Amino acid sequence: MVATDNFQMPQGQAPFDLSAYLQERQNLVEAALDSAIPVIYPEKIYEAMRYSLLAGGKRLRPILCLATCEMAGGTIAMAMPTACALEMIHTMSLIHDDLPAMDNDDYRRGKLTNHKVYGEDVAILAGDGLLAYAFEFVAVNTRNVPAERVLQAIARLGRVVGAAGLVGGQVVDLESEGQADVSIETLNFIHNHKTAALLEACVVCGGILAGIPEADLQRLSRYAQNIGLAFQIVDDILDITATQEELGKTAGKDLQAQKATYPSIWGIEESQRQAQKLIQAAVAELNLFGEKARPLIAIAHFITSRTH
Ligand code: GRG
Repeated sequence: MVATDNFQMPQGQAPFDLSAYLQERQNLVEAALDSAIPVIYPEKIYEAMRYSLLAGGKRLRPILCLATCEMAGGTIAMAMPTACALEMIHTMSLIHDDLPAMDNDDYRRGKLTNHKVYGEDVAILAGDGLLAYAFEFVAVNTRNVPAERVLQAIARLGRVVGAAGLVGGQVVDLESEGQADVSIETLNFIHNHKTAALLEACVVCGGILAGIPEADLQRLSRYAQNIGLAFQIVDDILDITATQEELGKTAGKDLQAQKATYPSIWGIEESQRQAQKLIQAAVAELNLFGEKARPLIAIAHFITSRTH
C-alpha cells in the first residue's frame, strides 16, 4: 500500500512517515498470512484459500488491529493472530460478495475472483474454510495474553461476522438493490454493518488484547465507527472517479447495478465533505492517547486521501 501523502502533525512534531509505517506493517502481515495456511491435502481448497488471502490488498484491517494494540501498551506479537484472523474474515467476505448470487464480480485485488478461477462450489468452501480457520487461528496461536481477553476478542469476531454485523449489512444491501428510494438511514445501516463494523472490530480487538480500560475502548469504538463510514463514502466516490486498474476491480459497478450510494444521494462534493467531518470526529476521540495515537491519526487521514 502506498500512502499518497504523509500526514503533517501539529507544529513542533516531526511529520509521521505513514508510507514507511504502512509498508513495514504490511510486510509483517504478509509474512504472517503466508505462513498461516500451508498447502496440504486436499490441496485444491488450501490453494483457493491462499489465492484470495495472498492476492494483495491494503491490509488496512490487520494494520489497524496491530496499531491499536501497540497504542494501548501491547505488542505486535500479542495482536498478530487476531490481525491475521481479521484479514481472513475480510477476505472471505470479499470472496462471497463477488459470487454470482451476490455482486457477481470478475475481478478483485487486480486478479480474477475466486469463483472465476476455482468455480463457485470451491469459492463458497474457500470462504467457509477461511472463516472457520480465523477463529481456530486466534484461539491456538495467541501468546502472552490472558485467556479472558482472547475469549473477549473471539466473541467480538463472532459478533461482527454474523447477523449483527457483515451478514446483516449484506442482507439489507441485497434487499435495497435496484430500489429508487433507499434512505440515508438504510444506507448508513448497510455500511455501518458491512464496512464499519469490521474496522471497529479490528480496533476494539487490538484494545482488548492490550487490556485497555472500558472507557477507552468506547473511544476507540467511536473512532473506528467514524473512520469506517468515511472509508465507505470514499469507496463509493472511488467507484465513480477511479479506474479499474486503480481499484483492482470493475469500476462503475454501483451505477451499473443501480445501487444507492453516498454520491448518488449527496453528490460527490457533499460526500467528500461528510467523509472529512467523520475523520475529524474520529481523530478527536484519540486526544487522550497523545503521541501514541499518531499512527491511528495518520491512518484516519489516509482514508480520505486514498486513491484505491
Ligand atoms: C462474513 C459469513 C460472512 C459472510 C459475508 C458477503 C458478505 C457476507 C458481506 C459483504 C462485506 C463486504 C464485501 C463489504 C465491503 C467492504 C469493503 C469496503 C471492501 C473493500 O475493502 P478494501 O478497500 O479492500 O480495504 P482490500 O482489497 O484493500 O483489502
